Order: sequence, then structure tokens, then C-alpha cells
Amino acid sequence: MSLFEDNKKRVIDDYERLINRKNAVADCYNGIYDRYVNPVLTADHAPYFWKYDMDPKTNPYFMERLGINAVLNSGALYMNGKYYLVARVEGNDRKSFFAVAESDKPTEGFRFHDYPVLLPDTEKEETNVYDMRLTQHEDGWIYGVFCSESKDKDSNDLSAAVAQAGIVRTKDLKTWERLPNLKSKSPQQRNVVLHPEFVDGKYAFYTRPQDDFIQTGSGGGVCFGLCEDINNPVICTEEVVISPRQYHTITEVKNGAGAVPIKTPKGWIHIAHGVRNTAAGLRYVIYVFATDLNNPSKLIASPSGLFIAPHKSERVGDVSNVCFTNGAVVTENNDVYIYYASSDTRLHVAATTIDKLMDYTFNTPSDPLRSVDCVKQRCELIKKNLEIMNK
Ligand code: BGC
Ligand code: BMA
Repeated sequence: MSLFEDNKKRVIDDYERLINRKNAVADCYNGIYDRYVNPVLTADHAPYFWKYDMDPKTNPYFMERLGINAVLNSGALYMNGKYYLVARVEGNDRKSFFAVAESDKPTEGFRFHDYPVLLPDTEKEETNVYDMRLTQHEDGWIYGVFCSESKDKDSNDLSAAVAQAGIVRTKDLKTWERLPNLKSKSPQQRNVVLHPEFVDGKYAFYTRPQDDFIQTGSGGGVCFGLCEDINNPVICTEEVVISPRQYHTITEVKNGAGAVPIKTPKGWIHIAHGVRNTAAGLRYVIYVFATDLNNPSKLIASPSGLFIAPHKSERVGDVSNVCFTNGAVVTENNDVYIYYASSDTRLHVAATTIDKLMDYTFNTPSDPLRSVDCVKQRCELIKKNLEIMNK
């Protein structure tokens, strides 16, 4: 065989082996969810024909021409018995795009469709797109809300950027119609999520106002606002904070909505992210809160601290010490699969159930916000346990 054929075979065999690899529950236990041993999507899951020129005449060494650097933050959907992920795929050129991967199983076997998502090019200043949330809305459309990032032309700083919420919709995850970017009072919007139901007859968005691309400034946390017309999307109500940033908690520096909220008998369960600053940079963890079934802007439960943090090898990657989610699915059996990326590099899954998620959300004590009270809280648990254990 020629060098070209040898290398091609090697690449295709490795790819098929990876896609067909079985997954298994990892041995770390917390009773809340099960992590899985292997990531569900990585850069290596990108099809070889996205990267290599398959023509021996123009690519005699079978060399990568357009490499893929990372596959991460994915929107997720469960539809007609199949699991769909709309991943953030990042090329070696640092630009991200969206691509749909599907599988019959929630924890393995994800294969990308032949082509990435072709977003209508309606925002001429847009440089990068990422982190799509997929909402199956009761109006019959599947919406994708994502970050549309452009250079901040008013600043001399080359890294200054403007983040806006881009909106697309589809019925089949193949053809995407683009709507105008969401307008709100805030100059910066990232991590915007569309609520799946109408609220007071209007579209409802979870927003995250910030004064600056990176710095939150006056932004108080995850907010909620209504929109009359999705074809001309403007937040027409005051953006009210529903999950605040708080001093000396996991949300001190910023937070943002993650997966589309999950409807449960006890309330909407939100799986979001919180960020704190450290000497080693920002640390992103995933946390949970719940809002009222009839009023999704009313916080009703706030389990203390983090829900998922980067664990073992998840800690290291392009942006280390990051756990981020923008997608979860619920099956007809009330199984819940939370897709989370680690360190902006690869995508994992954590499996739980609606019952466990409700138990976690509504029976985990909330953060008393001071060490002395946290010790008191823990001592109550210890005392109760020692009494049981010593009986
Ligand atoms: C990156 C995102 C990041 C954001 C804020 C963007 O340019 O692509 O991954 O979340 O900056 O740091
Ligand atoms: C954010 C997100 C993600 C990313 C995270 C950590 O602002 O929007 O794209 O995972 O930063 O870099």
C-alpha cells in the first residue's frame, strides 16, 4: 500500500473504533448522578473528511489540512428516540461552528452529520459563534440560541468584543432559519436560553446582562425577561435577576443559564454555571436552582454550592478548570442526561433521573454564606448521623 493509503486506513480505522467505542459508568460515586468513563464527543469525533484532503494527487502524505482543535459545549435534544447534540466545534483557527451529532444511545455512538450547520450569514460583523441552547418550544419550532461574537470597534483593545444572543430555528436540525439577534437593554448578552413554554402568552428568555465582554459590572446574575414577537426579538420587560451572583460563592464573578430548564412536578430545574476567580484563572462549575412552575422567574430552591466540578482529567484542557453545560435531555422514562464539557476541550455525559434531580434540588440545604454557619449546618448532619450509627 502507498503511504497515502496506509495513513488513510489508519485514520479511518481509528475513527470507526472511536465512534463504536462502548461507554461505562465511572467509579466515582455521589448518589446524585453517574459520570461516564469516556467523553461522548471529542475533537477526534470530527469526521476525517472534515480534516483531510482525501485526494492522493493533492495530498500525497495524507495530511490534515483543516484540523479540529476541540469539540465542546453542546445543546442537546431527545427526539423520536434519538439523541442529538449540537456541539461547538472549534477549528485549529479558533473559530467555532455548530455541528449536529446523533446517536441511538445517550452515552455513546455519537456520529456527526456529514456537514456542519450552515448558519445564514445575516450578521456581517459576527466573527465567532458558540454555545447553542436548543429549545423545543411549544410553538412547534426548535430554537437554537447561541453567542454571536463580534469585535468591539469602539475599543482600541484588540481583544475587546461584543457578545449578543443569536437565534435560529429549525424543524429538522437540517435547515436553519435565522432570526435577528435578541435586543435587550444590556450591551452584552451571552448564555441566553429560551424557555420552552409561553409565559403570559409571550416568549420568555433567561438572559445574562453584563456591562463588558468579560467583566459583569452591574450585571447581577441570571435574569428573566419576556419578548412579544420572536421574529423581532426584543426583551420588553425589565430583566429581573432570578439567580444572583453572590460574594464568596461559586457564582461570585459570574453565572449563566445552561441547559434549557427541565419541567418537573415540583418546579423548573435549571442547570447553570457559576464562575469564581482564582490565582489560576477563572474556575467554572455547574450548579442547580429551581423556579416556580407557574412563575419561572421566581426562585424556589437553591441547593448549596456546586453540582458538577471538573474531576480528575477533566481539569486539564485548553481552558483548564472549566465545567460548562448548555444541554440536557429527559427521556420518556424520566432519565436525565446532562451533557457537560470539560476545560473547553471535550464533551461528557452525566446520567441521573428526574426523581434524583428533584431530591437533590429540593432537599439539599442552601448555602448559609458564612463559614461559621456552614460548620453549624454540617454539624447538624454529623450529629444526626452519629446518633443513627451509634444506635
Ligand atoms: C470564547 C469563549 C469564552 C468567551 C469569554 C470567547 O471569545 O470563544 O469560549 O467563553 O470568549 O471568555
Ligand atoms: C464562557 C462560555 C464558554 C466557555 C467558558 C470557559 O464564557 O461562554 O464558551 O466554556 O467561557 O472558557
